[in-house]
Amino acid sequence: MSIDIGIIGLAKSGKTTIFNGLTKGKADTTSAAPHIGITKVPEPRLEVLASLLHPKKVVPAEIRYIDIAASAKGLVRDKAISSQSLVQISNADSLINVVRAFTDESIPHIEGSLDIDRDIASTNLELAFSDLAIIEKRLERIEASLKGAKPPERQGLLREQELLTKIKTDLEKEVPIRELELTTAEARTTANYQFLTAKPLLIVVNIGEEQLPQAASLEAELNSRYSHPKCRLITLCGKLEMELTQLDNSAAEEFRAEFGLKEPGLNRAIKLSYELLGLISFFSIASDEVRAWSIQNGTTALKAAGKIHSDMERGFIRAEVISYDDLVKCDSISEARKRGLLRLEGKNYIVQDSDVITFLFNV
Ligand SMILES: Nc1nc2c(ncn2[C@@H]2O[C@H](COP(=O)(O)OP(=O)(O)O)[C@@H](O)[C@H]2O)c(=O)[nH]1
Ligand SMILES: [Mg+2]
Repeated sequence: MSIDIGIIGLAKSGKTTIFNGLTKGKADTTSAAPHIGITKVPEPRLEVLASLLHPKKVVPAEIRYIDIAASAKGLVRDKAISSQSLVQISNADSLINVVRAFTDESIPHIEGSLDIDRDIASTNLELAFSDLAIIEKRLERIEASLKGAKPPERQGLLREQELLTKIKTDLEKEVPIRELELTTAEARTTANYQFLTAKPLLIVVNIGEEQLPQAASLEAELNSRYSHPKCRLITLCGKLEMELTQLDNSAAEEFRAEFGLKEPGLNRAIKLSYELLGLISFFSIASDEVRAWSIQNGTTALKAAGKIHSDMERGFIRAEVISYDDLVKCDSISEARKRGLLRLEGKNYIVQDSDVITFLFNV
């Protein structure tokens, strides 16, 4: 199970270019068809573990990026999110909105001019419209159901009606669902609808190469306005990132240094997406395989086991846990065992970032 991230934005903003940069892909930027690509999550700790434990297989966590096709008219002017694309982004865990900042006279901006704020606002509006349409339809249904509803059912319907009405008011004031403080029960209700404005949002401002010297200051200025709960913004030069993925690592690094870029844009985007989603990594070691997993911060050992296999959750006995740092200090599992650094934890243990875990189970 990978994390799914949907890439949205106006036509010609550089979605497919950024998609290629993120997935080291070679998808055709001239085609409007949706592209799906898998990225291995860069994880230096996994490499260290592999060098200590010499497993036969090393398996990184994965992110699935979905580059959604949008018509050339853009998202706002018509119903450019086709119903098929809508299903794809509704299923995504998180969204990336690509906003054009590069200038190129041979590629006219679909709105006729460059305006980062306008483009961010118009995509946000489109997402809010989609959510409002779902809410309005559901409110009509609730109204109808209330007529013949018996008391227990009635209570549930009234509670949902109240929640959706409140969310609707907020959306109309341009407050996305991701910024609302919902109770666990409310969050569970809204999760069923897969609302688009509830998803964490990373805004990627796609700059041109000549803007690289100003990238950091532009990013800081924009973030001061667009940084909200579950929303961040980065500047990235999509074209350069895409070109660099086609080079071997050392050549790419040399170019990066020349442009004053510390790390691949891909890594920055992934780190931010993880932060926005509240994800942490743990590592499983079993049957000659070391593997990285991404879970929500706060996940129990039982649920973490279930992420690996449903049998592991069903037949969960214990988790044998050591922190990555302790394991690296000991150099081997047997030495860690000798020093008493392996802990046995039960099903309610909250898995910590960097935990190295062997699950004991019985089915
Ligand atoms: N000059 C320049 N062109 C870019 C940049 N990013 C994308 N493009 C070009 O803009 C066009 C549209 O990009 P594409 O990724 O297909 O956009 P999409 O329609 O959002 O998928 C393509 O011709 C890209 O090569 C950039 O940073 N600089
Ligand atoms: Mg495209």
